[in-house]
Amino acid sequence: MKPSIILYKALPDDLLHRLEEHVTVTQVPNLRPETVEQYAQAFANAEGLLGSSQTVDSALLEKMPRLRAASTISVGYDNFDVEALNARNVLLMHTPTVLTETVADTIMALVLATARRVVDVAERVKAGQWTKSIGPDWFGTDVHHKTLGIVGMGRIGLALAQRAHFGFSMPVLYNARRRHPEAEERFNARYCDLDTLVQEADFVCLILPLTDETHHLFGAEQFAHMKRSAIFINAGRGPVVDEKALVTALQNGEIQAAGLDVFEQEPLPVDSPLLSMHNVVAVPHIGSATHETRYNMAACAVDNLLDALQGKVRKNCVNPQVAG
Ligand code: 8YV
Repeated sequence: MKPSIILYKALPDDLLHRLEEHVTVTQVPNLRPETVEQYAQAFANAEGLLGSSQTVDSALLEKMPRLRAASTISVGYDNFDVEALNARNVLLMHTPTVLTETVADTIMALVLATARRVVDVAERVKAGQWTKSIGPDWFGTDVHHKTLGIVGMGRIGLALAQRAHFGFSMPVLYNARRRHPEAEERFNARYCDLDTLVQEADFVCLILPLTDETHHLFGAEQFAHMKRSAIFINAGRGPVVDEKALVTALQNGEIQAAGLDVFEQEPLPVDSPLLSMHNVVAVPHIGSATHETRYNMAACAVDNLLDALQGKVRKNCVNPQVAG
């Protein structure tokens, strides 16, 4: 008999068919308690779980006593209780490689949009305010040859460093848990402590996962140490930044602008003070959101789940020790 799985995110038809060749799929709209109650039998039978952007905690795992593998359509897995998964010998699979270049493109887009004020001036044009040749109050600042600081030198950091170094002749600083020889050799990236990075960089780009260590890593102190001309970019996870402190820093002119793909609360509440600031480019967590990459992530997550259920895990596993 085929194993049963719960699917909590829509898949393209061809991927759903690929999945259904090997497993029996119950599609649910979300993982909220009322949904779990409604589909109680399917959750009780499920050996696999596939989806993204929902909380998977020990209360949910209790409803899935037969679960052997969870596969997230994302690289980040902060919404999973990994300890609880480990305690139940449940494999956790993710999609760490397929989205790297796309997210690096998104970050570069935020760098360019904030520095050159693309959104701000485009809105003025739409509002009919482009009535004569523009003056300095419409100007932006240069990106090329400015110093880019990368906090979190993983795959995406490396792809960003490549773009900055070769595409924009930018000196690259970085801070990470460990040195990254490839970034240093290929892109001339200079390792430095966090304080040096925030003081010297013209663009401070955060690409960190959310963990106990990174929660509110950036707050009032870091913003106060940045150049007043600095531009802050967050494309990792919202809660890595104390958003209130960011708002204050922007309001006080401690930094020049911010480009944000992630927020403490998503979707960003419509009354967020960030939304009324002309020097903030806020986008709705689009890091990996291209047709090609979202398809590739979903395909990778399907393969990951099938591999895990078939005992063939070779890559993309967060907790391979569980396989024994
Ligand atoms: C997705 C992401 O937005 O992969 C991640 O960790 O943050 C994004 O690529 C998200 O998880 C939805 O699939």
